[in-house]
Amino acid sequence: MQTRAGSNVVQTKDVMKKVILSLVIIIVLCCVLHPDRFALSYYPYIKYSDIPNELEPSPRAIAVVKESAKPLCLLIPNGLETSLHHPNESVTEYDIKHLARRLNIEEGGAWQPSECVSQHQVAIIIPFRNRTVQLWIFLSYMHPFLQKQMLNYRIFVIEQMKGAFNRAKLFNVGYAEALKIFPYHCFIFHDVDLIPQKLSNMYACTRQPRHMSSSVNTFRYNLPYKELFGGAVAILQKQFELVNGFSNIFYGWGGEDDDFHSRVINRGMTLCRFPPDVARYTMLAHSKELPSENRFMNLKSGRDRFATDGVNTLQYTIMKVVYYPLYTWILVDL
Ligand code: NGS
Repeated sequence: MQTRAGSNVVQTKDVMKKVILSLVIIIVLCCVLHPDRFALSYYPYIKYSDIPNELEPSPRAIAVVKESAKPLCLLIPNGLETSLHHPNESVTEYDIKHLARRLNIEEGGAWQPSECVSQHQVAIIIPFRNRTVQLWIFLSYMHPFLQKQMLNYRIFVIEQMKGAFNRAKLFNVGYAEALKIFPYHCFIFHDVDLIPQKLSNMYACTRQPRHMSSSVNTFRYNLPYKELFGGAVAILQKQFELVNGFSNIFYGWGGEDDDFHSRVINRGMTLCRFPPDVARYTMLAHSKELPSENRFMNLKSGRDRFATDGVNTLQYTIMKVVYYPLYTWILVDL
């Protein structure tokens, strides 16, 4: 028979278990509902002094320079240590019109240094819908920024004509269309609302796929979770091809970036990041989107579709292509 003292001990243990379980549930819920308040302040990153060793230049640029009268540009130009100011949020159509001429930007938003051959040939792909003012702010800030980094680049804005937004498929379209224009060796997949705060955050590719926006003001410059691969990422063309690009089936908000992360890991790569002080971003204000109901289901079955759902099965209809002064605009029906 159990003594009274014995049953008290059992009861106390049960209460303790319940308290601990409730605490765990509360912590997990807080992390899920408020990732900005419960985020990682430390995660592995490339040391500042190692950044030059980790950048991967374009072999094509190195071949071109042999037949050119121009020298190669530095892998990282001097004088990029300065921080930048907050973007000008009152950009007008007039400013936009004059910027292209002032900065010698080619039609379609392309540029390369005139005095040397850039080692970075970069396509910047922006998925877009209904955010015209943010696009103006982004373009007027980014062109001078990219020019200071001495890149050979073009900005592509891929706009979805109708239906639920499919960020990942728009990225795939941008990739396919960019390669028709130039054999870019590096791709940057970038949201329009993210503005980099440090010039030392090179818009070039590293040996491993890089999560660029790891230190965003809305997350108090912390990382919500270590697998996060959304916002802005840089990946070599050959690596993007190897992972079969993004999945095409993520309609609505959420999950497509997590699926892309799984693709990269599945192919034996590891993602890298620049130091938090370099990878600093300001997010332009916008209302939060409603998460898609299918995202977890699509994520779960993702692994079975890596080889059969991606750039190799991509189908879309181009409705319009316009070479605007500051960007190449592609309107697409998915
Ligand atoms: C995760 C989403 C990701 C998203 C990340 C950060 O929960 O797609 O939050 O979003 N994954 C799923 O929903 C499965 S953020 O707070 O930046 O809007 O990128």
